[in-house]
Amino acid sequence: MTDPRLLEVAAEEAADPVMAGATVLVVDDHPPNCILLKRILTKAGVADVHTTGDPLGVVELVEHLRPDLVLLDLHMPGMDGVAVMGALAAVGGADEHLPVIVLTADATSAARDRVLEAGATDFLTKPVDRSEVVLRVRNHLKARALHARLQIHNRELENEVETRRRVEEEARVERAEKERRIRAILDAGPPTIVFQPIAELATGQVVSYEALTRFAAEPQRPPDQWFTEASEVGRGVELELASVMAALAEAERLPPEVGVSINVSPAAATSPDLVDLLGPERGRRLLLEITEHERIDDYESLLDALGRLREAGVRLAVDDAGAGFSSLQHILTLRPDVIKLDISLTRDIDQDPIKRALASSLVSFSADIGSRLVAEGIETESERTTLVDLGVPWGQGYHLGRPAPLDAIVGSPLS
Ligand code: G
Ligand code: MN
Repeated sequence: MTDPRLLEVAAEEAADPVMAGATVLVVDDHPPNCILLKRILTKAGVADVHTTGDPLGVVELVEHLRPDLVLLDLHMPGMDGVAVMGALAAVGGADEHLPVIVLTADATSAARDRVLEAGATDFLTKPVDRSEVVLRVRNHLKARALHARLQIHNRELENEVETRRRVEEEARVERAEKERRIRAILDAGPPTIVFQPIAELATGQVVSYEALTRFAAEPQRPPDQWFTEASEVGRGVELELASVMAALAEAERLPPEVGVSINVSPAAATSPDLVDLLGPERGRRLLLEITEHERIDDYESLLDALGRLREAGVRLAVDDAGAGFSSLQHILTLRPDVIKLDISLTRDIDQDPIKRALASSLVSFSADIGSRLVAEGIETESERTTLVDLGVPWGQGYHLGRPAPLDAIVGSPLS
Protein backbone atom coordinates (compact mmCIF):
# COMPACT_ATOMS: atom_id res chain seq x y z
CA MET A 1 0.00 0.00 0.00
CA THR A 2 1.57 3.22 -1.09
CA ASP A 3 0.15 6.59 -0.22
CA PRO A 4 0.93 8.77 -3.28
CA ARG A 5 1.21 11.88 -1.10
CA LEU A 6 3.86 10.18 1.00
CA LEU A 7 5.82 9.15 -2.10
CA GLU A 8 5.85 12.74 -3.19
CA VAL A 9 7.05 13.88 0.19
CA ALA A 10 9.68 11.13 0.33
CA ALA A 11 11.05 12.04 -3.09
CA GLU A 12 11.28 15.64 -2.06
CA GLU A 13 12.83 14.95 1.32
CA ALA A 14 15.41 12.51 -0.02
CA ALA A 15 17.14 15.43 -1.62
CA ASP A 16 16.84 17.60 1.49
CA PRO A 17 20.23 17.90 3.20
CA VAL A 18 18.57 18.95 6.46
CA MET A 19 16.75 15.58 6.55
CA ALA A 20 19.74 13.59 5.27
CA GLY A 21 22.05 15.06 7.87
CA ALA A 22 19.68 14.71 10.83
CA THR A 23 19.73 12.29 13.75
CA VAL A 24 16.25 11.49 15.11
CA LEU A 25 15.42 9.59 18.29
CA VAL A 26 12.05 7.81 18.58
CA VAL A 27 10.86 7.01 22.13
CA ASP A 28 7.88 4.66 22.37
CA ASP A 29 7.24 1.68 24.69
CA HIS A 30 5.29 -0.09 21.93
CA PRO A 31 7.85 -1.64 19.51
CA PRO A 32 5.57 -1.68 16.42
CA ASN A 33 5.26 2.13 16.76
CA CYS A 34 9.04 2.46 16.82
CA ILE A 35 9.36 0.28 13.73
CA LEU A 36 6.68 2.21 11.89
CA LEU A 37 8.09 5.65 12.69
CA LYS A 38 11.61 4.55 11.82
CA ARG A 39 10.40 3.30 8.47
CA ILE A 40 8.49 6.52 7.74
CA LEU A 41 11.50 8.67 8.60
CA THR A 42 14.01 6.50 6.76
CA LYS A 43 11.89 6.59 3.62
CA ALA A 44 11.65 10.34 3.97
CA GLY A 45 15.43 10.59 3.78
CA VAL A 46 16.53 10.67 7.43
CA ALA A 47 19.60 8.43 7.46
CA ASP A 48 20.15 8.26 11.21
CA VAL A 49 17.06 7.10 13.13
CA HIS A 50 17.37 5.55 16.61
CA THR A 51 14.56 4.01 18.66
CA THR A 52 14.12 3.13 22.32
CA GLY A 53 11.27 1.76 24.39
CA ASP A 54 12.81 2.74 27.71
CA PRO A 55 11.82 6.24 28.91
CA LEU A 56 14.24 6.03 31.83
CA GLY A 57 17.23 5.77 29.48
CA VAL A 58 16.25 8.74 27.27
CA VAL A 59 18.42 11.38 28.96
CA GLU A 60 21.53 9.23 28.69
CA LEU A 61 20.72 8.37 25.08
CA VAL A 62 20.18 12.01 24.17
CA GLU A 63 23.49 12.95 25.75
CA HIS A 64 25.17 10.17 23.79
CA LEU A 65 23.44 10.53 20.39
CA ARG A 66 22.93 14.31 20.43
CA PRO A 67 19.82 13.96 18.21
CA ASP A 68 18.41 16.85 16.22
CA LEU A 69 14.83 15.91 17.07
CA VAL A 70 12.97 13.58 19.47
CA LEU A 71 9.65 11.89 18.73
CA LEU A 72 8.29 11.15 22.18
CA ASP A 73 5.34 8.95 23.19
CA LEU A 74 3.24 10.51 25.96
CA HIS A 75 1.92 7.42 27.73
CA MET A 76 4.68 5.08 28.82
CA PRO A 77 5.02 2.91 31.94
CA GLY A 78 7.58 4.09 34.53
CA MET A 79 8.01 7.64 33.21
CA ASP A 80 5.61 9.50 30.93
CA GLY A 81 6.50 11.89 28.15
CA VAL A 82 6.00 15.01 30.28
CA ALA A 83 8.45 13.71 32.89
CA VAL A 84 10.94 12.83 30.13
CA MET A 85 10.70 16.40 28.82
CA GLY A 86 11.33 17.73 32.30
CA ALA A 87 14.49 15.59 32.53
CA LEU A 88 15.59 16.63 29.02
CA ALA A 89 15.33 20.34 29.88
CA ALA A 90 18.52 19.98 31.90
CA VAL A 91 20.42 18.38 28.98
CA GLY A 92 22.36 20.37 26.38
CA GLY A 93 23.51 23.97 26.23
CA ALA A 94 21.28 26.81 27.32
CA ASP A 95 21.19 28.18 23.78
CA GLU A 96 20.59 24.81 22.13
CA HIS A 97 17.19 24.09 20.67
CA LEU A 98 16.14 20.41 20.66
CA PRO A 99 12.67 19.99 19.10
CA VAL A 100 10.45 17.41 20.84
CA ILE A 101 7.32 16.18 19.05
CA VAL A 102 4.98 14.37 21.41
CA LEU A 103 2.90 11.45 20.13
CA THR A 104 -0.30 10.42 21.86
CA ALA A 105 -3.57 8.64 21.25
CA ASP A 106 -5.20 11.06 23.67
CA ALA A 107 -6.60 13.74 21.38
CA THR A 108 -8.29 15.80 24.06
CA SER A 109 -7.47 19.48 24.35
CA ALA A 110 -6.52 18.96 28.01
CA ALA A 111 -3.84 16.44 26.98
CA ARG A 112 -2.61 18.72 24.22
CA ASP A 113 -2.36 21.71 26.57
CA ARG A 114 -0.54 19.69 29.20
CA VAL A 115 2.03 18.52 26.67
CA LEU A 116 2.60 21.92 25.10
CA GLU A 117 2.80 23.55 28.50
CA ALA A 118 5.50 21.06 29.47
CA GLY A 119 7.60 22.45 26.61
CA ALA A 120 6.84 20.18 23.67
CA THR A 121 7.61 21.77 20.35
CA ASP A 122 4.72 20.08 18.61
CA PHE A 123 2.05 17.50 18.99
CA LEU A 124 0.92 14.51 16.84
CA THR A 125 -2.04 12.22 17.44
CA LYS A 126 -2.01 8.49 16.92
CA PRO A 127 -2.59 6.75 14.68
CA VAL A 128 -0.08 8.91 12.92
CA ASP A 129 -0.58 10.28 9.48
CA ARG A 130 2.61 9.53 7.56
CA SER A 131 2.88 12.71 5.56
CA GLU A 132 2.01 14.78 8.63
CA VAL A 133 4.86 13.11 10.53
CA VAL A 134 7.31 13.77 7.72
CA LEU A 135 6.25 17.36 7.15
CA ARG A 136 6.30 18.28 10.84
CA VAL A 137 9.65 16.58 11.37
CA ARG A 138 11.08 18.36 8.36
CA ASN A 139 9.78 21.75 9.44
CA HIS A 140 11.16 21.39 12.94
CA LEU A 141 14.52 20.14 11.65
CA LYS A 142 14.70 23.17 9.38
CA ALA A 143 13.89 25.46 12.28
CA ARG A 144 16.58 23.77 14.32
CA ALA A 145 19.14 24.05 11.49
CA LEU A 146 18.29 27.71 11.10
CA HIS A 147 18.65 28.21 14.82
CA ALA A 148 22.02 26.44 14.76
CA ARG A 149 23.21 28.61 11.88
CA LEU A 150 22.14 31.70 13.76
CA GLN A 151 24.00 30.48 16.82
CA ILE A 152 27.16 29.99 14.75
CA HIS A 153 26.70 33.37 13.13
CA ASN A 154 26.18 35.00 16.53
CA ARG A 155 29.31 33.36 17.89
CA GLU A 156 31.29 34.51 14.85
CA LEU A 157 30.01 38.04 15.37
CA GLU A 158 30.87 37.89 19.05
CA ASN A 159 34.38 36.66 18.18
CA GLU A 160 34.78 39.41 15.63
CA VAL A 161 33.65 42.05 18.08
CA GLU A 162 36.02 40.64 20.68
CA THR A 163 38.93 40.54 18.21
CA ARG A 164 38.29 44.13 17.19
CA ARG A 165 38.01 45.19 20.79
CA ARG A 166 41.35 43.50 21.53
CA VAL A 167 43.06 45.03 18.47
CA GLU A 168 41.76 48.47 19.42
CA GLU A 169 42.83 47.99 23.01
CA GLU A 170 46.32 46.93 21.89
CA ALA A 171 46.54 49.95 19.56
CA ARG A 172 45.41 52.19 22.42
CA VAL A 173 48.02 50.71 24.78
CA GLU A 174 50.72 50.99 22.10
CA ARG A 175 49.82 54.60 21.39
CA ALA A 176 49.79 55.45 25.09
CA GLU A 177 53.22 53.82 25.37
CA LYS A 178 54.53 55.86 22.43
CA GLU A 179 53.06 59.04 23.89
CA ARG A 180 54.70 58.28 27.20
CA ARG A 181 58.13 57.68 25.60
CA ILE A 182 57.96 60.86 23.50
CA ARG A 183 56.75 62.91 26.48
CA ALA A 184 59.69 61.58 28.50
CA ILE A 185 62.12 62.57 25.73
CA LEU A 186 60.67 66.05 25.44
CA ASP A 187 60.57 66.48 29.23
CA ALA A 188 64.19 65.35 29.56
CA GLY A 189 65.39 68.65 28.16
CA PRO A 190 67.45 69.42 25.04
CA PRO A 191 68.65 66.31 23.19
CA THR A 192 72.35 65.65 22.67
CA ILE A 193 73.80 67.10 19.48
CA VAL A 194 76.83 65.71 17.68
CA PHE A 195 78.58 67.33 14.72
CA GLN A 196 79.98 65.68 11.60
CA PRO A 197 82.38 67.57 9.33
CA ILE A 198 81.61 68.34 5.70
CA ALA A 199 84.90 68.79 3.88
CA GLU A 200 86.33 69.91 0.59
CA LEU A 201 87.14 66.52 -0.92
CA ALA A 202 90.35 67.49 -2.70
CA THR A 203 92.01 69.15 0.32
CA GLY A 204 90.22 67.71 3.34
CA GLN A 205 89.48 71.25 4.48
CA VAL A 206 86.37 71.32 6.69
CA VAL A 207 83.80 73.71 5.25
CA SER A 208 80.95 73.14 7.68
CA TYR A 209 79.40 70.74 10.18
CA GLU A 210 76.16 68.83 10.09
CA ALA A 211 74.37 68.86 13.44
CA LEU A 212 72.89 65.44 14.22
CA THR A 213 70.55 64.65 17.11
CA ARG A 214 71.23 61.73 19.43
CA PHE A 215 68.71 60.50 22.00
CA ALA A 216 69.93 58.77 25.11
CA ALA A 217 66.43 57.37 25.87
CA GLU A 218 65.58 53.69 26.09
CA PRO A 219 65.05 51.67 23.97
CA GLN A 220 68.24 52.56 22.12
CA ARG A 221 67.39 53.24 18.51
CA PRO A 222 68.50 55.48 15.63
CA PRO A 223 67.27 59.09 15.85
CA ASP A 224 65.05 58.84 12.77
CA GLN A 225 62.96 56.19 14.55
CA TRP A 226 62.35 58.59 17.43
CA PHE A 227 61.31 61.32 15.01
CA THR A 228 58.95 58.90 13.25
CA GLU A 229 57.41 57.82 16.54
CA ALA A 230 57.00 61.43 17.66
CA SER A 231 55.21 62.28 14.42
CA GLU A 232 52.95 59.21 14.90
CA VAL A 233 51.70 60.72 18.15
CA GLY A 234 51.44 64.22 16.69
CA ARG A 235 54.58 65.65 18.30
CA GLY A 236 57.04 65.26 15.43
CA VAL A 237 57.47 68.95 14.67
CA GLU A 238 57.81 69.72 18.37
CA LEU A 239 60.64 67.21 18.71
CA GLU A 240 62.32 68.48 15.55
CA LEU A 241 62.15 72.07 16.73
CA ALA A 242 63.60 71.03 20.09
CA SER A 243 66.48 69.46 18.15
CA VAL A 244 66.94 72.57 16.01
CA MET A 245 67.05 74.72 19.14
CA ALA A 246 69.58 72.42 20.78
CA ALA A 247 71.71 72.38 17.62
CA LEU A 248 71.68 76.19 17.34
CA ALA A 249 72.56 76.61 21.01
CA GLU A 250 75.41 74.13 20.72
CA ALA A 251 76.67 75.66 17.44
CA GLU A 252 77.18 78.96 19.28
CA ARG A 253 80.44 77.49 20.43
CA LEU A 254 81.74 77.10 16.85
CA PRO A 255 83.53 80.02 15.19
CA PRO A 256 80.89 82.14 13.35
CA GLU A 257 82.53 81.62 9.95
CA VAL A 258 82.00 77.84 10.21
CA GLY A 259 78.80 76.75 8.46
CA VAL A 260 76.25 74.57 10.23
CA SER A 261 73.76 72.15 8.65
CA ILE A 262 70.49 71.34 10.37
CA ASN A 263 68.02 68.63 9.34
CA VAL A 264 64.29 69.26 9.11
CA SER A 265 61.37 67.40 7.60
CA PRO A 266 59.04 69.27 5.24
CA ALA A 267 56.48 69.43 8.09
CA ALA A 268 58.92 71.19 10.41
CA ALA A 269 60.15 73.42 7.56
CA THR A 270 56.57 74.59 7.09
CA SER A 271 56.12 75.40 10.76
CA PRO A 272 55.98 79.20 11.36
CA ASP A 273 58.02 78.62 14.53
CA LEU A 274 61.03 77.63 12.43
CA VAL A 275 61.34 81.08 10.80
CA ASP A 276 61.21 82.61 14.29
CA LEU A 277 63.97 80.25 15.40
CA LEU A 278 66.25 80.70 12.41
CA GLY A 279 65.52 84.32 11.57
CA PRO A 280 67.92 85.81 14.11
CA GLU A 281 70.74 83.51 12.93
CA ARG A 282 71.87 85.81 10.11
CA GLY A 283 75.32 86.01 11.58
CA ARG A 284 75.93 82.32 10.92
CA ARG A 285 76.05 80.38 7.68
CA LEU A 286 73.07 78.10 8.15
CA LEU A 287 72.19 75.27 5.79
CA LEU A 288 68.78 73.68 6.18
CA GLU A 289 68.74 70.06 4.99
CA ILE A 290 65.27 69.05 3.87
CA THR A 291 64.88 65.35 4.48
CA GLU A 292 62.08 63.69 2.63
CA HIS A 293 60.79 60.39 3.94
CA GLU A 294 57.27 60.72 2.62
CA ARG A 295 55.93 62.11 -0.58
CA ILE A 296 55.32 65.85 -0.26
CA ASP A 297 51.70 66.69 -1.07
CA ASP A 298 51.73 70.41 -0.47
CA TYR A 299 54.76 71.84 -2.27
CA GLU A 300 53.13 75.24 -2.39
CA SER A 301 53.19 75.90 1.35
CA LEU A 302 56.63 74.28 1.62
CA LEU A 303 58.03 76.61 -1.04
CA ASP A 304 56.32 79.49 0.67
CA ALA A 305 57.95 78.69 4.01
CA LEU A 306 61.33 78.00 2.40
CA GLY A 307 61.10 81.37 0.64
CA ARG A 308 60.71 83.12 3.99
CA LEU A 309 63.66 81.16 5.40
CA ARG A 310 65.79 82.07 2.40
CA GLU A 311 64.90 85.70 2.94
CA ALA A 312 66.22 85.28 6.47
CA GLY A 313 69.54 84.18 4.96
CA VAL A 314 69.18 80.44 5.35
CA ARG A 315 70.47 78.27 2.52
CA LEU A 316 68.81 75.03 1.47
CA ALA A 317 70.03 71.50 0.87
CA VAL A 318 68.17 68.50 -0.49
CA ASP A 319 69.18 65.59 1.73
CA ASP A 320 69.55 61.94 0.69
CA ALA A 321 69.26 62.79 -3.03
CA GLY A 322 68.71 59.66 -5.09
CA ALA A 323 67.05 57.72 -2.26
CA GLY A 324 63.39 57.18 -1.41
CA PHE A 325 61.18 60.10 -2.37
CA SER A 326 64.07 62.49 -2.88
CA SER A 327 63.59 62.67 -6.63
CA LEU A 328 64.96 64.86 -9.38
CA GLN A 329 61.54 66.50 -9.43
CA HIS A 330 62.05 67.40 -5.78
CA ILE A 331 65.37 69.02 -6.65
CA LEU A 332 63.85 70.90 -9.60
CA THR A 333 61.09 72.25 -7.39
CA LEU A 334 63.18 73.27 -4.38
CA ARG A 335 66.16 74.71 -6.30
CA PRO A 336 68.51 73.91 -3.44
CA ASP A 337 71.85 75.56 -2.83
CA VAL A 338 73.29 72.16 -1.97
CA ILE A 339 72.47 68.63 -3.15
CA LYS A 340 73.50 65.85 -0.79
CA LEU A 341 74.11 62.63 -2.71
CA ASP A 342 72.67 59.74 -0.72
CA ILE A 343 75.02 57.23 0.91
CA SER A 344 73.59 54.45 -1.28
CA LEU A 345 75.05 56.17 -4.36
CA THR A 346 78.44 56.80 -2.76
CA ARG A 347 78.85 53.27 -1.41
CA ASP A 348 81.52 51.43 -3.47
CA ILE A 349 81.42 54.12 -6.16
CA ASP A 350 85.07 53.29 -6.87
CA GLN A 351 83.95 49.82 -8.02
CA ASP A 352 80.75 50.71 -9.80
CA PRO A 353 80.84 52.44 -13.22
CA ILE A 354 77.07 53.04 -13.20
CA LYS A 355 77.26 54.93 -9.90
CA ARG A 356 80.19 56.88 -11.30
CA ALA A 357 78.16 57.79 -14.38
CA LEU A 358 75.30 58.98 -12.18
CA ALA A 359 77.56 61.05 -9.92
CA SER A 360 79.32 62.52 -12.93
CA SER A 361 76.03 63.62 -14.49
CA LEU A 362 74.93 65.12 -11.15
CA VAL A 363 78.20 67.08 -11.00
CA SER A 364 77.38 68.89 -14.22
CA PHE A 365 73.66 69.06 -13.41
CA SER A 366 74.31 70.70 -10.04
CA ALA A 367 76.89 73.07 -11.51
CA ASP A 368 74.38 74.06 -14.21
CA ILE A 369 71.64 74.90 -11.71
CA GLY A 370 74.05 76.60 -9.35
CA SER A 371 73.99 73.97 -6.59
CA ARG A 372 76.90 72.47 -4.70
CA LEU A 373 77.19 68.66 -4.56
CA VAL A 374 78.04 66.90 -1.30
CA ALA A 375 78.67 63.14 -1.36
CA GLU A 376 77.39 61.51 1.85
CA GLY A 377 78.69 58.40 3.60
CA ILE A 378 82.27 58.27 2.27
CA GLU A 379 83.92 55.43 4.16
CA THR A 380 87.12 54.71 2.18
CA GLU A 381 90.01 56.62 0.65
CA SER A 382 89.26 54.98 -2.68
CA GLU A 383 85.70 56.33 -2.61
CA ARG A 384 87.08 59.79 -1.82
CA THR A 385 89.63 59.88 -4.66
CA THR A 386 87.05 58.54 -7.12
CA LEU A 387 84.68 61.34 -6.13
CA VAL A 388 87.50 63.91 -6.48
CA ASP A 389 88.25 62.57 -9.96
CA LEU A 390 84.58 62.88 -10.90
CA GLY A 391 84.60 66.51 -9.80
CA VAL A 392 82.40 66.21 -6.69
CA PRO A 393 83.47 69.23 -4.64
CA TRP A 394 82.42 68.33 -1.12
CA GLY A 395 81.91 65.22 0.97
CA GLN A 396 80.98 63.78 4.32
CA GLY A 397 81.41 60.38 5.92
CA TYR A 398 83.22 58.28 8.51
CA HIS A 399 86.39 58.42 6.39
CA LEU A 400 86.47 62.21 6.78
CA GLY A 401 85.17 62.38 10.32
CA ARG A 402 82.61 60.66 12.50
CA PRO A 403 79.78 62.53 14.17
CA ALA A 404 81.24 63.72 17.51
CA PRO A 405 80.32 65.92 20.47
CA LEU A 406 81.40 69.49 20.05
CA ASP A 407 83.95 69.21 22.88
CA ALA A 408 85.92 66.78 20.71
CA ILE A 409 85.87 69.24 17.79
CA VAL A 410 86.32 72.74 19.26
CA GLY A 411 90.01 73.43 19.62
CA SER A 412 91.02 70.62 17.24
CA PRO A 413 92.78 71.55 13.99
CA LEU A 414 89.55 70.76 12.07
CA SER A 415 87.65 73.67 13.55
O1 G B 1 69.91 61.58 6.46
P1 G B 1 71.31 62.13 6.82
O2 G B 1 72.24 62.09 5.67
O3 G B 1 71.26 63.47 7.51
O4 G B 1 71.85 61.05 7.86
C1 G B 1 73.03 61.23 8.51
C2 G B 1 73.28 59.96 9.29
O5 G B 1 74.22 59.17 8.61
C3 G B 1 73.82 60.24 10.66
O6 G B 1 73.05 59.55 11.60
C4 G B 1 75.24 59.75 10.62
O7 G B 1 75.61 59.15 11.85
C5 G B 1 75.23 58.73 9.50
N1 G B 1 76.50 58.71 8.79
C6 G B 1 77.33 59.74 8.58
N2 G B 1 78.43 59.35 7.86
C7 G B 1 78.28 58.02 7.63
C8 G B 1 79.09 57.05 6.95
O8 G B 1 80.15 57.29 6.42
N3 G B 1 78.58 55.78 6.90
C9 G B 1 77.39 55.45 7.47
N4 G B 1 76.98 54.19 7.38
N5 G B 1 76.64 56.35 8.12
C10 G B 1 77.06 57.63 8.19
MN1 MN C 1 71.40 65.30 6.68
